[in-house]
Amino acid sequence: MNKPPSVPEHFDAVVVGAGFAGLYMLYRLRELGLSVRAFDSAGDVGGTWYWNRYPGARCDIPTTDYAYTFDPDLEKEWTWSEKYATQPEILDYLRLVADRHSLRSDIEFSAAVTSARWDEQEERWAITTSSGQEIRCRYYIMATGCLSMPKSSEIEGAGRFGGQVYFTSRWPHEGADFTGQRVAVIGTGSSGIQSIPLIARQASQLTVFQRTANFSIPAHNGPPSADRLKRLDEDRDEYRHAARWSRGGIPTDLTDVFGMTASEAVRRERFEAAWAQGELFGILNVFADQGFNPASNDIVATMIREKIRSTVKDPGTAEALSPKDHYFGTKRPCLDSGYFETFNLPHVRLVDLRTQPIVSITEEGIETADESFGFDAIVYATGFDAMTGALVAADITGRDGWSLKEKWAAGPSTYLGLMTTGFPNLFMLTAPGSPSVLSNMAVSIEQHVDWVAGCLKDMREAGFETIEPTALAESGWDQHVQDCAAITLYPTASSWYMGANVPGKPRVFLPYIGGVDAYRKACDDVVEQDYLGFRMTGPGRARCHDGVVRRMQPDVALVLELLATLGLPPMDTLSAADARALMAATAATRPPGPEVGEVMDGVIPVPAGDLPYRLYRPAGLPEGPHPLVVYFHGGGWVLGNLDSDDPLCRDLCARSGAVVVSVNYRHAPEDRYPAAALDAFAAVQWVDANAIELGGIPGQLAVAGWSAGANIAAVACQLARDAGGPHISGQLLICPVVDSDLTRPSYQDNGDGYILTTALMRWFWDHYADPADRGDPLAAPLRGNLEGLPPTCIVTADFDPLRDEGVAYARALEAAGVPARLTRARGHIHTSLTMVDVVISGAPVRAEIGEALRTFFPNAVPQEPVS
Ligand code: NA7
Repeated sequence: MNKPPSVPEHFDAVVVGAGFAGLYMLYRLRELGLSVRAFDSAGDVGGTWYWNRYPGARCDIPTTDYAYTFDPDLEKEWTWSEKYATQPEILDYLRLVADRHSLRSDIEFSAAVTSARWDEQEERWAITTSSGQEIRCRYYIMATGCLSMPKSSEIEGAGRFGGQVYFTSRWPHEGADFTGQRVAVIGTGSSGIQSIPLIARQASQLTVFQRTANFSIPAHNGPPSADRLKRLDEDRDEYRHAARWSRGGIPTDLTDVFGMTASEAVRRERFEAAWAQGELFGILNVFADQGFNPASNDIVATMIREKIRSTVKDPGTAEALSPKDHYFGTKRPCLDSGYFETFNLPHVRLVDLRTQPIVSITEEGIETADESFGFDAIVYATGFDAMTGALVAADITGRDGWSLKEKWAAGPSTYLGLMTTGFPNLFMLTAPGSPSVLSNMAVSIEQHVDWVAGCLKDMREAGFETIEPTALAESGWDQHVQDCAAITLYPTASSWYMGANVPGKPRVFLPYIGGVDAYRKACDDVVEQDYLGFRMTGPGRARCHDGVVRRMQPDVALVLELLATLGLPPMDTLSAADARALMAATAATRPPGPEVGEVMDGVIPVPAGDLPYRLYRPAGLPEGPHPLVVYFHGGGWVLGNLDSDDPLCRDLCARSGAVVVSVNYRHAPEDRYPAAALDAFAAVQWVDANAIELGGIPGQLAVAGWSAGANIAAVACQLARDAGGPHISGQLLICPVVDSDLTRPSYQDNGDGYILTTALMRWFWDHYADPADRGDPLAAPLRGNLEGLPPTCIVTADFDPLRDEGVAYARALEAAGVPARLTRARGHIHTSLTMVDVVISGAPVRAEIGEALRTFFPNAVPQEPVS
């Protein structure tokens, strides 16, 4: 007899997971008056704190900050007993929260959602559970955690072992007693490092199998930090606000001390203070540049290695425990209580898997390339399929039968780390693309839950029932997430942040590293712009304000933010002399740019007088001769000199392998149009005539410039063609001024707020040329004859008022039969590429420029370009 079809139950929302995120989500959805059912495969609330019960399990965020803030009475009533609470205490806290708000009545424990399918007709999720229930819900919310899917054991023979097997991520509730046992621990991440000292207290022999030595600092656990408690007591709201708008979700005074420029005494003092404080965000904030400057990072890493050597008595063991294969912080550092000291105990031994890898697990123990070990128990502390594991393992099918697993086969893609295209009404809390694991989870979870609850409320009020990100918004966010990571050292490590710990997992940087504050701002901006990048539908209505919420390179945005705080007067309100002084003062504070082989100054005799030049010769062998590049600095024909573009000239020289001759020229208003252009042409003639003396290869000469310097470079090329020489192999025009028409769209789009403004451009023109002259090709080369010009590389920046004229010049050159390469500096402003070592995201574009210069000189002896 056929079983009667079960009648599905209907809920407004289903939440998967009853940990920190799931509990608060449930609370907020109920508050909105929605019907909700939550599921968790665990026997009770707690999420990660339900499962990770291994000895020594603690949070690595100070407990003063690792707490909910939505319930002010709870905040007052609950006090943590330690600076870093143990797993049982955190679990008690979450149980209390569940009790206080009677959350358990809506949670089904020991029950998992086995599949979820979007029903296009009904516009609802069809859910089935492990207990055979059928459910329909409007909203499906995954609160499954970032570190909840244990990594499967890929070690050969794992099932063969005859003794006790433990996983730190699935520790037995009754605990484990290792008294008198020979124990192996595999893995030295946070779980291994926390549990090893406690397992060593019981075991008769403990052998630790380490694949990667990990950075760890002492937690100095004890009572909660007096400083933090004081600040909380003084003004709890202010403290919580500061946390929400901080980089990592904990109020932290970010340093402006750069490791590379700090004195040895300051370096030591800052490091020791962070070491004594015992907080992860403290040791990650010793220097402002340690996250992206390898040399600065190495200062911190070296000091930690010194600490390890001074703690561990056996020099071989100390060496093996000292991390050397990744930059500090790029794999999650650990907080420990006596971890390194444990290796001084006579019954504890470290096996370095880099020198003797595991061959297989055997019935009796573990066999490495060199030895056979017998054990009574093996503890796997081998980590998780982080961030994506739990999401792709859940059988989720969106529009058109497409599963999340299929969509994310090459790596996750999300909008704001909250939703993904093709999966309407599916919210993911702290998913890839959100700060999550790089932040204080408690703060990030509350922000995500509040955002989702706010969104559902707004939708209901406006009569919408479905929401889904657009493809444009999602790809823009994915790009932004990767842009933020790319300027740091993080992607260089084989970490679980990169998916590198799971064999076969795509290597993509998973979390958002731009900061909790920047992320919150992006989420708020999306809402303020009518849910930018989301499509909402409801009965008889639809709304979509499509777009990308963050298009600017993150370091450019930081530079602009910093400039805004300085309150500098707009340049176009200054006299030429004051504007020059301001530019010189700015130039004095920036990093110098890369080393080159030689820098020397000289003068070029031209009819109008002597023009100063600075020559940059490439480092290394062969010593020359090299191709020559004559370079003209920017500054609107009014500002700039040999110093102003010095870092860029070094960079061009180092990347192209050419001798760069940077020429100063006469400036306006003292010498107006066409003085600068005529100087440029005269300088090109002189460099060509003196190529051999300058160390150049005769006939291999290119012309380059930035901004107004690119204007006179372009004019010089036209004059050279008309004069029948010198022969120019190529022209490199970086964000060039090629026309005097200030009405192109880029002047509207980018005319204000990105350093070069429309007003400043007008000020430059007014200083340089009379309106009657501005249409002359000597001022506006776009209006000249472009036939027969040398191969050209033009760089335009997205947020540059000059963007469109650069594009127009490239198109016009092509139309005239000139090979023209257009390089787009994505997310950059007019000045980005000159900010060498400040705007790190400009490096790939400068690499392209170096490459373009090399192609101008196909016969030159190749040299290694700098990376
Ligand atoms: P982690 O930090 O991923 O650590 C796992 C450790 O296990 C790490 O040392 C791994 O080495 C090691 N590992 C993983 N697979 C193997 C194999 N096959 N053989 C040998 N060693 C292996 O996980 P945790 O549970 O310790 O911590 C997770 C997070 O929880 C932590 O960062 C905190 O945020 C809290 P590897 O480094 O991959 O070479």
